[in-house]
Amino acid sequence: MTPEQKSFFAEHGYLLLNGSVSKAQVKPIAKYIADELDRLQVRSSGLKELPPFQQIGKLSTMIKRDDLGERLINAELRMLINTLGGPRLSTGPGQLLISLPEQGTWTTRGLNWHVDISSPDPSRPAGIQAFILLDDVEPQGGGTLVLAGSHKRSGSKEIGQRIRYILRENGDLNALLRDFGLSVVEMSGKAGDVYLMDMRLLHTPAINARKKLRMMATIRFYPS
Ligand SMILES: O=C(O)CCC(=O)C(=O)O
Repeated sequence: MTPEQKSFFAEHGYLLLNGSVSKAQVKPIAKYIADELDRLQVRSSGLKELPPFQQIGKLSTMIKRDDLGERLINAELRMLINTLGGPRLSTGPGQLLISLPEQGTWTTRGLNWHVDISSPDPSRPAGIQAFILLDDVEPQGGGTLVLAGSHKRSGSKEIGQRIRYILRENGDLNALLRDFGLSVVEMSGKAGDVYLMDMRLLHTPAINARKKLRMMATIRFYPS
């Protein structure tokens, strides 16, 4: 890991690692998902009638694998995760993140912004979450959105609440970004790309406006 990558992660709370996982590692899992969707006849089931984020939740309970960590986190990637999060991170269970195609118009409004865990010590990462692209994810293709820089605000309850209020109530997003020096980053890219995220960062599932399935996997690493 370069000093630039380390300071980028500290500043923005996320880091993109292009092609960190090989195609040979991601392809069989993408195929497994496509086969499972066919086997479960998901495309012709009533799932499409559910709101987009309920579809993602439902699909991750229907299509599971318990070997995502060992299949996707190679030694080099694990070393990078340890460098950012500390040497004694324990690996949580992995989860598949699947979005059906053409869920509607892509937007940054009315989404489900959240942090997964609150940090007992706001000056240190509460854990690192890895998001692995199992197939190419186009812009507006359902890639997770992060509010880059928001981890630095998690220490202030008041600011955190204001940010969440604006996101939830469809306030002036551009003013929010400008006033707090934040930016919305979309996890799009190529199969095998990996985004590492400080788990204090606000993030949300997004709408997949494209014709292609969104296939990602996520694995969390917690300080022990
Ligand atoms: O992209 C998604 O489906 C949302 C991921 C997410 O919010 C999470 O893993 O905590």
